Amino acid sequence: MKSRLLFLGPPGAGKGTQAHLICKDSGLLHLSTGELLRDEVSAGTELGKEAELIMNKGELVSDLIVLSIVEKRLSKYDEGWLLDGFPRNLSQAKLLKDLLEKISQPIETVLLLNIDDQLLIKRMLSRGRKDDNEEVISNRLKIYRDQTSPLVDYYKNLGILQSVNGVGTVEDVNSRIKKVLN
Ligand code: B4P
Repeated sequence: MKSRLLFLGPPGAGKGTQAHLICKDSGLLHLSTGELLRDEVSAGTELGKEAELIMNKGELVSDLIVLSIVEKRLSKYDEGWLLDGFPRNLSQAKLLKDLLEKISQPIETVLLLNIDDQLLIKRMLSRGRKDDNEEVISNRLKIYRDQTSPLVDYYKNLGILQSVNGVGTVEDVNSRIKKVLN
């Protein structure tokens, strides 16, 4: 199986859910920037206090904060990883490219989870996280369209993008993903 992966898709598409399953089966390092930021918030660190205000509005935390979180973990790990929710804009994608060149670990596959807005909203409202209310969700979807979706073409042009239908049960989506990665 491919061992340097990136999961891309709109908020609520199931990136975290699927990344968790894939990493549990394969032993890859699961690196979710959303989770790592929420850990900083729960621990009450300075970084967490700064990030919480931004996340509660549905906006993106600064590129440098996110990069420093990722860099610390990736440079210590060379047995395969899955990046979930990072990068989220072109500037983060370029910072990541530089970092991966430095440690000679290029991405093998970018997996895009496709799903329509109505279902995303339904999933997020039933999850009920602090940043899952209608106003914040609509801002997160707008930010995805404006800032994150250009990454689809960016990775398509590099020839490493694969799309998977994210509609269906968790198990259905998981078996579609495994087919693509194996
Ligand atoms: P994330 O933690 O990345 O969360 P997400 O995109 O909202 O969700 P994900 O796609 O992982 O969906 P999930 O599996 O949970 O980001 C949160 C915030 O952190 C961002 O808004 C931003 O502020 C900040 N942030 C993170 N990374 C950043 C970065 N790189 N730069 C700047 N800021 C950053 O699934 C959603 C729900 O659907 C769950 O309840 C799940 O149980 C359910 N579900 C999943 N699959 C399903 C299925 N097949 N059927 C039914 N339900 C399903």
